[in-house]
Amino acid sequence: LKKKIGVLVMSYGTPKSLDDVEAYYTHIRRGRPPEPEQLKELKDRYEAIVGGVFPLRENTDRQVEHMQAELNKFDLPDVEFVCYQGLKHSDPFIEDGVQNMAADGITDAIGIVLAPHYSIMSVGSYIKRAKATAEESGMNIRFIESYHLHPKLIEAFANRVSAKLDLFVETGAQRDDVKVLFSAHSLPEKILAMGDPYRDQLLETSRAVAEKAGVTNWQFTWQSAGRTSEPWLGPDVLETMKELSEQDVRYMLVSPLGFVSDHLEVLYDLDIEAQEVAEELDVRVMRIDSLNTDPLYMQTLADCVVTECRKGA
Ligand code: FEC
Repeated sequence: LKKKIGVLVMSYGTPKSLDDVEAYYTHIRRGRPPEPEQLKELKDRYEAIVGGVFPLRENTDRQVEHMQAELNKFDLPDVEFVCYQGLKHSDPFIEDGVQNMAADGITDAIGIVLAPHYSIMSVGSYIKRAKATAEESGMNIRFIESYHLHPKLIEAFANRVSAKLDLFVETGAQRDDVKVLFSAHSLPEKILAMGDPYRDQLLETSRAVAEKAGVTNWQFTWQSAGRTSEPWLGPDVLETMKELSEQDVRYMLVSPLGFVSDHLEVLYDLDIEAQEVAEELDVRVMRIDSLNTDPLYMQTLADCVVTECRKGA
């Protein structure tokens, strides 16, 4: 009989409907309900995105399904992997995921987050919550903290960068004239003083993807900073676009590396907000396709889990 190992696949989570946005936003704000204007502004952003109002839910469901299929391919002699979802800000929450594993009699588990880079404020907080619930249920759980240099992840991003550079070339630009802007979700600046690896890991991924795609004309920039009074890491992508346009850069390829799925921060912040700025600046901006269920990404996740499992064997 094979031993069942639970795989807790953690992701950000998204509201279930427009009526659920307030509860979701309150959860993100650690229990403080948003002001009515803040709530309206967030609902307006969800209403503005195309391709389904809350695409992250379906994307996460599909990623977990495909990851399960990828794990099944390993067919290890003594182990069967069973994936469970645990979301940071929505149902099923991280705690639910761990409790569901425990209810199914799982005693050993591995946790992984659908975000490749570690920060104490992002992946660190997913792990903290999962660990606390696992301890309560006496479950043994280990975690993959980051996988930002996994060769298949780098290849998946590099393929996407190359595909869009080809599209620029087809429409008349020279490949080297396109500035590749690698981006990721900003975090409060205080993480640097805390010695957080987030920024360095993102720069490492950027360098590796640029090298793999044969890109030399690139820079890193932040996006989607929170609307709070404390300073957030910058420059923001919109600022970077303005600066570049002043230096006569006409073509830019935004390449988010910290996100693995189509959701609000990609479909609104980049596809709507950044495109509006591009129009004002009269520059051409494209975005790489999100990974979603790219087989190379699914293989990255499965490989990390199997490697972690073998380490513990
Ligand atoms: O499509 C969707 O429904 C969800 C899109 C979404 C993703 C996402 C990923 C990350 N966030 C990270 C950090 C922060 C910090 C705050 C914060 C706030 C928000 C708000 C919305 C939101 N985030 Fe998010 N984030 C997404 C959505 N995020 C909506 C609230 C309104 C706003 O600020 O726009 C500030 C919280 C606070 O007040 O303390 C910090 C990081 C990631 C990438 C890693 C990950 O996926 O975990 C880091 C997707």
